[in-house]
Amino acid sequence: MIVLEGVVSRVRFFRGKRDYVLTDGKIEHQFFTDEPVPQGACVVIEGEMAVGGVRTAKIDVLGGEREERALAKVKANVAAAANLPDAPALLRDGVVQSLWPALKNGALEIALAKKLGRSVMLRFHGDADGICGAFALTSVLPCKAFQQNSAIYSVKEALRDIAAIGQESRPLVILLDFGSADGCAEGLELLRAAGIDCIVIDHHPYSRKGDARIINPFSLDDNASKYTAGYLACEVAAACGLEKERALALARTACAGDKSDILQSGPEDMKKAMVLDFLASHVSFGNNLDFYKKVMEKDELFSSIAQQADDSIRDAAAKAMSRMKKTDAGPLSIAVFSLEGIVVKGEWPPSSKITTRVFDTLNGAAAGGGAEKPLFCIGYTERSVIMRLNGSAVSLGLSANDLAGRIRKSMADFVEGGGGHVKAGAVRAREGFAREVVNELIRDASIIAAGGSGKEQ
Ligand SMILES: [Mn+2]
Repeated sequence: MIVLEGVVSRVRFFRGKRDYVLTDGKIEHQFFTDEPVPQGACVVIEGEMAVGGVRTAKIDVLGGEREERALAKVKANVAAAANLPDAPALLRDGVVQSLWPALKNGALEIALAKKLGRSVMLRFHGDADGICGAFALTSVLPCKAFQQNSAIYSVKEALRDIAAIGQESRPLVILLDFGSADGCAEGLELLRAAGIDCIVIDHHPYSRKGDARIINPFSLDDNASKYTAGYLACEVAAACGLEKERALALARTACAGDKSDILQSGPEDMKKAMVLDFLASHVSFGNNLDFYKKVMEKDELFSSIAQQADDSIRDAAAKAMSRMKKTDAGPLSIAVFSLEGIVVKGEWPPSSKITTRVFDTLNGAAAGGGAEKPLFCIGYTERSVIMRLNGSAVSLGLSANDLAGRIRKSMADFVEGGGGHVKAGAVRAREGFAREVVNELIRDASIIAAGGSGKEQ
């Protein structure tokens, strides 16, 4: 007589009969029974060893506290067997070290999900950062992966996911590069109510910092968006066994896509990120990863798409420059251009990439003659205002993030939000007010550049 406790991690049909795999997190046993048992069930079986597995005489499906206790044991066994590393593989600065317990726990959840054969749905944001993170996670955990273009996980999307995997084995939803914003709270709550577990890997600002399901560096540092979701996912995947080189390559592309410098991404990473962003802006919602994989693996296709993506940025930048207005404020040169009619929301090329290209062109020309001249570039559409600053402009005391912060305060009724880093940032204006925001930015930047009171208001 043998007694075993664990989770049914696999059900197979063989010659008209079912056979099952039971795992306690450490050891797996095959067993047979005539009773139908769902995958994911937590059970105690009694039976005799026979050829090919345990012939079950009695089977108990556990619930309530007994199930919780049994699951805790399985989890502890998986944790011991998974042999997760004690430190992050790709980067070990203070923020990552502080985030490590959360990352490691995410890795453990993934190891556990794999061991238990959980049904996993991965929703990744449709940009290079989200796609690279999804490449990393899907290489250590089998799951259904779908692209998400909206930044908000809505009630509608939660209901759709509940319908899709709610009835499957111990369902788990992973949201990557979105999902922690306050607007997602209702959607996540619905998942919870439907008994679906959830892991969020994100790097956008959020306020529900006690939520253990969310892995987000903003819980530690208000300026942590450079630890991109794709990078974090690569760190989790590396902890789960993804080769370090592969994880690092994906993380570099992810960071290049989100303009993060934490991993010193090079020109090749930028090019890959551009291709992924270009592809993502051309495919509609619900795309899975296969399409991206194919392009990345075929050199010729990749190169020709890279060329196309780059050409369209160049053309758009040339158009923007033809209508650019330049003003000088003391040592600072301010270049302003409207992107209306050049940018179509959600399509390629995005306003950020065009503004960056104009900025690089002007900055390259300025630097060609010797010392870099302080430059502030502003590109705007009806609702968004994009800022780029060079190093010499920063030396004058300018910061895109600070400028956005000033606008948020001084024009609270005209803007919906804004922020960024020292050299790059954006402000989201209410419909029709972008031009006012631009004028205010020019005024603020001029005062700061002239050595006037930058800070106090
Ligand atoms: Mn991102």
